[in-house]
Amino acid sequence: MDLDEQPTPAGDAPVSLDVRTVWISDLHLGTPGCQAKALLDFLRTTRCQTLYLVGDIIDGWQLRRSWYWPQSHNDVVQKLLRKARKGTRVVFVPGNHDEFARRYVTHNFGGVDVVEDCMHVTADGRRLWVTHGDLFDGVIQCAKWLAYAGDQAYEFTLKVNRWFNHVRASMGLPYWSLSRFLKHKVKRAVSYVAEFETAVAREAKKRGAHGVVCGHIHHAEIREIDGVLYCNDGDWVESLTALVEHHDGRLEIIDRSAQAVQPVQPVVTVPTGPVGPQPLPVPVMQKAEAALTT
Ligand SMILES: [Mn+2]
Repeated sequence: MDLDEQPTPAGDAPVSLDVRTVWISDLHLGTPGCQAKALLDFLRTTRCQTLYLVGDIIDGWQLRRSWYWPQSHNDVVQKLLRKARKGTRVVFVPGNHDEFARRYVTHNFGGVDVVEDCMHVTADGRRLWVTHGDLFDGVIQCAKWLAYAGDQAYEFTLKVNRWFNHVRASMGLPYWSLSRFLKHKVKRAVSYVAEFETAVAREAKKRGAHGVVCGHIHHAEIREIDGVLYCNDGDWVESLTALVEHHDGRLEIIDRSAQAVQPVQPVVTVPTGPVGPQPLPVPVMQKAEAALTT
């Protein structure tokens, strides 16, 4: 437990969420799409015994194309290492965008355990298989070139999204994620997501687990699939979500997207009045400019 952690000079908010376990994935650090500030805020105000980093934490695909590493991304890494140092058990399960880390499974870096996948036992005795999930993504497995192409198409969608919201903001309308909407609709339509979810759940059952925790498709959800508890912790590019286990074993999705639309630099925001979420300030929208697919 991280009980003696002192506030940093940056001015930490007090711990507002004290849970047994936290799962986060698809941070995509190293891309402008990563909502590092919102993530940092979540990490600062959350205390847990075990923190699982469920893949696509650092985006090797995008970093290979162009180097992008602002201070805020460094701050996230520092915060994670600091948590590990202060007694939080930090477990890193690599995903497809950080598959380079799969070479280091069973190693420990600065207190962070790197594992291929693992079994988590909840306070109420349920076994949850923790995996990023890309191994059950037909596109990644069968046509990697298509995954890379989709990656760039996704970046383009986020760029369009930025201009779309720029216009919305100028009309005093709140932020609305086009890419999130499109992906939800399109991927549902081609039953891509459903196949992924079923495949992951089936594998969890095969491994004798009560449920599975994964990421990869950037859509947070807790539901039952064929008698298996399917939990997806979402992402920190679009939905800004985490999965948590409370001290009694209860699982919950934490959604920080409402907080993320609060103005970070009020000088560039368009006021919308007291009701409804604030539009994203321009710098934040610019960060959504390029991000990666699942
Ligand atoms: Mn992934």
